[in-house]
Amino acid sequence: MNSIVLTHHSDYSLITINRPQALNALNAEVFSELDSVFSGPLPETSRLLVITGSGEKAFAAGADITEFSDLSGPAARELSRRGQIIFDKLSTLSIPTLALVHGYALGGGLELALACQIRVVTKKAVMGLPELNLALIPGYGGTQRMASLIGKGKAIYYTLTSENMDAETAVQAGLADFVVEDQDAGVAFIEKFAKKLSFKSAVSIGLALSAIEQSGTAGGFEKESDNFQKAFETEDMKEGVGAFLEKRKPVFKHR
Ligand code: DAK
Repeated sequence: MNSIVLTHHSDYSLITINRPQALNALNAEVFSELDSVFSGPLPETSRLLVITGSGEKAFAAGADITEFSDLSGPAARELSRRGQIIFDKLSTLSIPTLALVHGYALGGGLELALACQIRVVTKKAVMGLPELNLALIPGYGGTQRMASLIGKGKAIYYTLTSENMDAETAVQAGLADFVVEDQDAGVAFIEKFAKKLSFKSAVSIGLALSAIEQSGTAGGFEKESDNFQKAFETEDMKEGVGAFLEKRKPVFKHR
């Protein structure tokens, strides 16, 4: 890997986009390296996948603008679909995904953060979709995910004006979930969260996630019942209930 760095910690894995000289702009290499991480297995001990950007200034300041000026329309469409498919893989992993956003998360960079299930932002975060400044529109899921997170009206306002949100506004609008003081506090948040996940059954985590992922869709309630049945049939469920009745801590085998 050249443009991202993948590290494994005791309860989580961390992807750091590593192009600080270009404010971590997402070029073709970043996309293909992200794709290979999202497609391959992570260590069994990783209960959370975190994405962040290197340096002090940015999570990612957008798609790499230097790469797309010569593209034809059909080639641009193809690239948009490829990006969407890669980000969809991220949003449907069987472990939770979290974007730790400090500094700029703009355009494609924000779309990457939106494809994560949780966004933790530092007080210096700046988030926005500036594509219309380039007479473009968001092409990696931004028109869809932004609206489902903050509602159509606000999504239209922020997309059409290209106005950025600061951390506080983002949390109020529902674009971000938690604000932390700085990157160190973000890492502390992540470590605590991942530790809590490490005490749960990985199977029930995956089943809860895939049901929540369908919230608001026609099949959401049915998915919940399907996954409830699957959870009910696991060894871990027997262990969880048995441990409660025997007044001891459960030991899950993740099956
Ligand atoms: N791409 C490439 N390089 C970038 C970049 C980007 N998105 N953002 C920043 N950089 C580079 C700068 O060019 C500069 O490089 P050097 O001049 O030093 O070589 C370096 O990073 C530092 O940036 P600045 O000097 O500009 O830093 P400042 O602190 O002064 O300003 C800024 C920070 C974030 C306000 C500014 O860098 C900025 O406005 N950046 C661009 C933000 C932006 O418009 N991002 C793109 C949004 S549009 C597509 C699908 C999707 C998309 C496009 C095509 N297809 C399927 C074909 C999506 C597009 C977007 O994301």
